[in-house]
Amino acid sequence: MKRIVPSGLIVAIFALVSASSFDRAKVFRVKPQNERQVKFIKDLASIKQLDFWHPDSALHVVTHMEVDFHVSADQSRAVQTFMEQNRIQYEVLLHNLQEEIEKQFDGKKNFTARHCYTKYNSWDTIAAWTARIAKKYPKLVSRIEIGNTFEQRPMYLLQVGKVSGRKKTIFMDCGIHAREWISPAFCQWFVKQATRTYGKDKTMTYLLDNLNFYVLPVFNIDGYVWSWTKDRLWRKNRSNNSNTDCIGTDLNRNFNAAWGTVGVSDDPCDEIYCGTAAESEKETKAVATFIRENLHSIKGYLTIHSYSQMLLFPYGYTSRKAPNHDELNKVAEEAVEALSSMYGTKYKYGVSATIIYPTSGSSDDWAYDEGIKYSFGFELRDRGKYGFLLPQSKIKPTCKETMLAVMHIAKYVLNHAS
Ligand code: DDK
Ligand code: ZN
Repeated sequence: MKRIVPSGLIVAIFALVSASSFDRAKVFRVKPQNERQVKFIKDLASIKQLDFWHPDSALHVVTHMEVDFHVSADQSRAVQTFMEQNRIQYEVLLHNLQEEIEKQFDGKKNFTARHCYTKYNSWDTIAAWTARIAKKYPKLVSRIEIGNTFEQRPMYLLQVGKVSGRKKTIFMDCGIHAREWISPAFCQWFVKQATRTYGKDKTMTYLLDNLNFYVLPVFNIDGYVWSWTKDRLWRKNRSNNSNTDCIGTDLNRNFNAAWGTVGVSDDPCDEIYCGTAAESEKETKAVATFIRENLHSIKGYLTIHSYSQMLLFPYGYTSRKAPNHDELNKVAEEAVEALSSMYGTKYKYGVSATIIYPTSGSSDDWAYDEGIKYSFGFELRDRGKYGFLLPQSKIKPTCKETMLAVMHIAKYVLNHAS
């Protein structure tokens, strides 16, 4: 009897075989104790292909910072020897990246198109889910197409909230960076919680009766698809760059906020390449245009990343304090308190330029300067044990605790934003 191989499985097997393998590639953690060691890491990065996980590039390595970087199998031995010869203390966070990539699915990669909130879903599954949830909850959810990606994929935005009159809104985006899979998982979880607890949970009902949320489940769709099919550790979008084979722009360096100044690279081959101009990328342009057209109602902006467990607020591109710095600091403090009340997860909070590293062209600074006075960036779990490869078993606890912080900020925006 001829056995029918489900098409999804063929796609999945093809993705598996054609995806670049990270077999025996490693992730190291070093904590430079002095300038000599900082210089060593920067020199190492200039001679060896180091994929920085945290911070985002050699540029931002400073003393006493936990620095995580991925090294391919053929380079890891040499890198280890170099560090030993230079008495650089290091820890191997992940011994075999390919194994961790597969383990991330706890052995249950969701090849089927069935959407699941406690699994990582492919873009096709997420796209179908956006249509289904809007159809299932027409009074609470509507789907808007705000533009297309470089590879012509439609960018779906979900408007969540009881439909009525002029309401304040909060814009929340996930998946600006392709490899940060826990981020899109959170946006989906948020919409699930909103639709399932409306009318049951007092806070959620109060929020959705008085606020709307614009939720962008996956901002950088092309990059996300590439991280599922070709390169699990892809970060940027997938646009072509002239005069080079290097692909992609870092969408969180492409916004019009002191664009092209601090914390970026003008080399298209770098992970923090800022593009040819502010909003040069279709994805950035689509989001910026939508927010500009709805500035009258958008009072809060949330952007979700991973990893390192931080809650950040402006500015990243200057050490100048934001006019309502003290208020942002108080809200952030209360939000991380709410978050850690569930499992005790520790979060740092503060000005992004100091808490994480200086950046320009980032979405949260841009939104703030557009007049959205409550603009925050989340770096979700974890702090490097798995990094971008957070296992599916961590989706539920990560999303549940993050809901508490987001709900706290939303309540504050509703009660204080003018
Ligand atoms: O884009 C980055 O490198 C991280 C997320 Se992975 C955020 C940096 C801070 C942006 C604050 N303006
Ligand atoms: Zn990110």
